[in-house]
Amino acid sequence: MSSTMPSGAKRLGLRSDFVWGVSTSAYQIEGAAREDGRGPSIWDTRCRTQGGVWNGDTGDVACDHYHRWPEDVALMKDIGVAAYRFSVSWPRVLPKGRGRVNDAGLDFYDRLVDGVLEAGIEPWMCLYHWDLPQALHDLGGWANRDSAGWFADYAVLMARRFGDRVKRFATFNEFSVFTLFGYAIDWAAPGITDRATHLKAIHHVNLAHGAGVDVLRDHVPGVSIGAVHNRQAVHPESDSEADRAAAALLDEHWNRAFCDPQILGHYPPLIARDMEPYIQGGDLARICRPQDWFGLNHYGPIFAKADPDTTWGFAWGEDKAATPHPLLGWAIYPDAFRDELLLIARRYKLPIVVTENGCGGNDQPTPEGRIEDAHRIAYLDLYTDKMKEAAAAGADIRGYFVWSLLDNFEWGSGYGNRFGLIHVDYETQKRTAKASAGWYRELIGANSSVMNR
Ligand code: IFM
Repeated sequence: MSSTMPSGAKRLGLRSDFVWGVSTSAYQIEGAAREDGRGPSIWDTRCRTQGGVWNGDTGDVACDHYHRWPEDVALMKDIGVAAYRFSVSWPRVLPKGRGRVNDAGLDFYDRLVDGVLEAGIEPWMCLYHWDLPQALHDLGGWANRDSAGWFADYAVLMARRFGDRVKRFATFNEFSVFTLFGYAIDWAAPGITDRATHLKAIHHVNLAHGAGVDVLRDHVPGVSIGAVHNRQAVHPESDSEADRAAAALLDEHWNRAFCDPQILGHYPPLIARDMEPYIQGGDLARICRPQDWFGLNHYGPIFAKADPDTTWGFAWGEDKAATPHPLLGWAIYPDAFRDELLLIARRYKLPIVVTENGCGGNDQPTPEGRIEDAHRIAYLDLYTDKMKEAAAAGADIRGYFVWSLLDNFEWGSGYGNRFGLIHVDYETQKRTAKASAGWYRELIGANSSVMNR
């Protein structure tokens, strides 16, 4: 690493039991999409038949983690992480989403969980990271109220099978991304743009979350449960009344449609009336269940503008004041991370785990085979400084997970945007630690256990 790059060996003054980890998700890394009895998910359908993914890429092979997981666990161990957050592919363990169990799928996660534990790393299992079984979508998916029960049954299966070894569970990853992009904007599977379908999906996913919390609490002794929320401040693109109204509505959809009912017991005001037709007696109590931590995925703020041609009258706007980062195309706002952490601490009063933070890019090896991702190191360095500021200002932050361990399938961007600490050559599946992996190893070393006090 060049001497001008920031060193990871800085002290952040965090809790002595602070958890350093990395995150991934099933569809983005596993591959083996048609192997050992896995059923199709809505992302298989999107990639194969709906288009909308860069370069026509698919998750069919991805990082081939299904076969190469021992190497990936060894890479994590080498970085020194204490925790690994991964998701389970629902259609791998229940090919049709309910009914017949696929033992080969469960066996895969047994091997993975045991391998992670043997490496001295704690498994954090996320039950849902966007890959709904296609068979359930064919029954209406999240727009069908029965989906809460389907999810609860799946959670029972996971809790019974893995609850002896896995104690950290997240119900869902990024509720508002997969509902808004999948049911209102058509940036993601299943590619629907309909208000009523979107509203139903929001409510039923909230019900599924509440049911999942109860199941995990009942079946897993000593469990610690959270949910993972994407949270980013929403700013109007201009000062016009229309853009300000668009930003206010997007803020509720993006930042509050799930956190508020799940933790505070009510929908936020601008969307509360829209939700009324779908709420049955007792629903809000079913949704608002006690949780142990708040999972935050944060990258940067959002800019919104009015657009009457969209499902909700808002669209993503431009950040007119910023100079986009030359490598990434978007601007970097570390202060927004600190502010978000403080806002969550005040509003939701739960311990916070940063379950994702990281930076994409087009990282390529030098002729000598090194990957000098200085832009990622600079990003992580700035953001971890802001986490330190938030902790010093009173936010109860318990952990930080980099997105991601590996370069992987970045949804609509296909393999065109690399977020990994580890570079993956998709032709050969060769893994190469980037400079940022070394930086993170140093950071973890300088900020683990008693050294942190
Ligand atoms: O790759 C995604 C991940 O699946 C969810 N959070 C944001 C990441 C980067 O876009």
